[in-house]
Amino acid sequence: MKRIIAVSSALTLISGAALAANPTFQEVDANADGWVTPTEFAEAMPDATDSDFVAIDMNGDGAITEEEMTAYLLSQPADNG
Ligand SMILES: [Ca+2]
Ligand SMILES: [Ca+2]
Repeated sequence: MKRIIAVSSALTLISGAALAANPTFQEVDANADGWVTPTEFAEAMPDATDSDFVAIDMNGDGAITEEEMTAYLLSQPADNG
């Protein structure tokens, strides 16, 4: 029984780390209105910079849509360590 609990804790830690490194659009869009504002972006990804936001906001309207974020993530190398 103890072993099962230990394994499931380890899996939780691993998936938690993966989410932190690469949050989904729904996680970043805190108020779920379909747009990620610079404020939501900064809160979800404290390590990201303004230039990261601009890079993802492809049409430059000041908000990131799910489409823009998906396109950006797909353009990133999948294996960057
Ligand atoms: Ca939002
Ligand atoms: Ca945009």
